[in-house]
Amino acid sequence: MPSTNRKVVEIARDIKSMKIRGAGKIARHAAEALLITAQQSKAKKPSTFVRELETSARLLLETRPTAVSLPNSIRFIMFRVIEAHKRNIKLRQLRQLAIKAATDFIQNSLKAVKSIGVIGAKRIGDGELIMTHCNSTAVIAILETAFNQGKHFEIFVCETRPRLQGRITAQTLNEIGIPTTLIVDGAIRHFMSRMDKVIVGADTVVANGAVINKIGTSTVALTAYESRVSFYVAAETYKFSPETMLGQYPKIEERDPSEILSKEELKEMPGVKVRNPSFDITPPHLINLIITERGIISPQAAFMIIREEFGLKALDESMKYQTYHLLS
Ligand code: RI2
Repeated sequence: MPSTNRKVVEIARDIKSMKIRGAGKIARHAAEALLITAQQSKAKKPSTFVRELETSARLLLETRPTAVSLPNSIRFIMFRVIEAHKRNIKLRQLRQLAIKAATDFIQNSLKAVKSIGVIGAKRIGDGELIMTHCNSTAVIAILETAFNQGKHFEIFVCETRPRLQGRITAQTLNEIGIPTTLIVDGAIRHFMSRMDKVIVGADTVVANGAVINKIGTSTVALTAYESRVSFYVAAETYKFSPETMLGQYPKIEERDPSEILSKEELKEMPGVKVRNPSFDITPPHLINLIITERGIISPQAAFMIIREEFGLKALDESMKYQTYHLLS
């Protein structure tokens, strides 16, 4: 088994600890880790080179289980490498191909976020009050684009316990110059009836159009539904999960209780169990639109995006590379 590149180990550690976080960023960093593996490989044979990439891929896949952007980015690169390796191409070409695949993924991903910004900005009206939850690069791209177009609107950001990523969103919006109000998660329903819409990001979009996003998102969606407020999701197509067409759902990550209560606080109430799921599932009937780089779709069209974007061939790929997901 080849040893893992030090920089790759560092990236994997930072994804796990959430120093690197956000479904899109995680995917781009995973691609960067494979890029580094390819660039710094000392392999003398194509088969050793492929094994080195696989070792890095496994390490990255073990970090966080829910955002499908991570396995999708790895699959994008590994599928191309392995198919080329089967054609017996030389080591130098194989390395170039891996570097190109990783670079393409990163560039396409950044382009997708930008396109979502442009498409989504068209749905922002002057004078609107909009709620968002957690911290999503795709949502911020929409808001920043609309703001730069001269639209005036105000954002209510949920704090998003326990990691408080809503505060990162509030800080970013403040730097852009967008009027922003930060609220605690418990105040969501109190303010919802005043909102014109909600826009959130996504970690995974499943085949039936349900969206997996930061814990609390489904509560925001349900509250929006009750108040007849539109609920939009901004998601690049690499957040759509081909596996879900095959019946395999992502695991909902449950993080350490110490993110909620410190070790000392926990010791003071030894009989109390703390649960800390990171994500929840918003069903399609609570979602009005999904904004992708390929356009705006209804959640019911998620199935078509998966078929078109990944194709039946990709479902095959996904079956072939299941081993990556089955790692313990
Ligand atoms: P972008 C984040 O997950 C949040 O749930 C956010 O809504 C989602 O990723 C998408 O973020 P985490 O990594 O890709 O903070 O739009 O657990 O930036």
